[in-house]
Amino acid sequence: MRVLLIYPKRDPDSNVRTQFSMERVHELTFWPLRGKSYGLQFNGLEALASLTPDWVDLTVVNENLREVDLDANVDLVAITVMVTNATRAYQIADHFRRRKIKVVMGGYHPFMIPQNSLVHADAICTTEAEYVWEQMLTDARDGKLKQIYEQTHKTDMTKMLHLSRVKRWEWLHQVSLTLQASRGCPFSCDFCSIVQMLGHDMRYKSPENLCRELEVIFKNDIMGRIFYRPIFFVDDNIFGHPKTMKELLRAIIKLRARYPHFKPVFGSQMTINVYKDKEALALLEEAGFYNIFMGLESQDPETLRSYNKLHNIAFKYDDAIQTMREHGMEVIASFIFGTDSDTLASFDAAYDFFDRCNVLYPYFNILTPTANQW
Ligand code: B12
Ligand code: SF4
Repeated sequence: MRVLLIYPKRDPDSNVRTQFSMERVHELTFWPLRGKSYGLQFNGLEALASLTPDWVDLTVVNENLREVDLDANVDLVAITVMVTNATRAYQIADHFRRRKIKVVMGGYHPFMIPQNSLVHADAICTTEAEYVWEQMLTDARDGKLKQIYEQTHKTDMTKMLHLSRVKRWEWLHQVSLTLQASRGCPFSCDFCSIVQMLGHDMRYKSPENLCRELEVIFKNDIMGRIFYRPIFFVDDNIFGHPKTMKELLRAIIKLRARYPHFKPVFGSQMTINVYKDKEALALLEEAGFYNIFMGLESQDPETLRSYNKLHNIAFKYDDAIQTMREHGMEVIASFIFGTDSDTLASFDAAYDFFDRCNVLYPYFNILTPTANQW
């Protein structure tokens, strides 16, 4: 069975620019290769590809790197959908369905608003997919697709191994490769959909399995041997269970010692309280972490309270940025604007903070409710 697995680009007719409009910047500045380059490798496609059985002839296309062949001779089209690329995903889906080719979808958008995706797909997955992906493929092959697939249990990450398919040439066009060490987050920020899908329990991969995944990159990636290789752990809060994160970091440090010529630069997302944990900071530094995404959201305790982001209130943002920097890490400091308590002064205060702390990577979001989030 021939399956085309697609990560669609954003709505090509939209003028909204994001970090994914970076191709031009990459071309103009440091990217040494001609042709398209793209920010982060999309981990969802890698995860699905690694779970795909051998009887499937799989083609994976990230549309930001390569055109989707709309005339492709395939038996099934599988699309990963997030809110920002849903319009484009539906265009692609409608096209293939007009050609009488079955289309399945999964990812955060079908999880949040399944009724929306079902208009354009023959079947959708509304949960993590580790335990249903093979079933979907089998049912598609046998002409027995159901409309909705969902896992009754969360994926057991301790047993999970997502071994990347080696794509040396494509990796060169990817500014950052990605892995995932954990799922879940112990906190309950009001605006966040992560815990709705992935839950509060921290589920980590075993150090052995994570290192096996990392080793595939260390062994095969050209970039890390010649220059350096950014690798982003797409975890939502890798510091969610500090003790386990530290075990993983120790394993990574050991693995790195076996590949002295490979230069990884790691990044991930974690909560601000990490800057108070000296042991964690030392391990992150030794393992080679550089860019850390932190949801700071607002400097106003009232706003943080309204977000139920209570764990941010007790900490000093300036000290956090400085302490992380002292350990070789830059913070991607993410703010949200749009609560009722925000005023014009909130923008000035944010600007002052970014300026005062010389934040290299400011990141802004507009608070946007979606279905099931009111
Ligand atoms: C890493 C990341 C980024 C990175 C890189 C994005 C990328 N290209 O990889 C950066 C920081 C750049 C980014 C940017 C943005 N992101 Co982001 N990001 C993530 C994050 C943390 C991890 C994504 C990931 O790789 N997960 C790991 C994989 C394995 O999980 P998965 O994709 O869910 O896939 C599993 C299942 O969903 C399912 N599945 C997925 N696809 C398919 C397809 C089929 C056919 C099937 C059967 C199953 C299936 O199987 C997989 C295995 O279980 C997620 C949160 C999260 N935990 O997923 C947010 C998340 C995807 N991002 C989100 C948002 C909103 C954004 C931004 C709009 C933020 C902004 N304001 O700019 C931008 C938009 C980017 C864009 N392309 O338009 C939202 C999307 C919400 C939604 N409803 O769609 C999320 C869910 C976070 C959140 N809750 O707010 N993001
Ligand atoms: S700390 Fe981050 S991942 Fe956890 S609930 Fe809050 S916003 Fe979501």
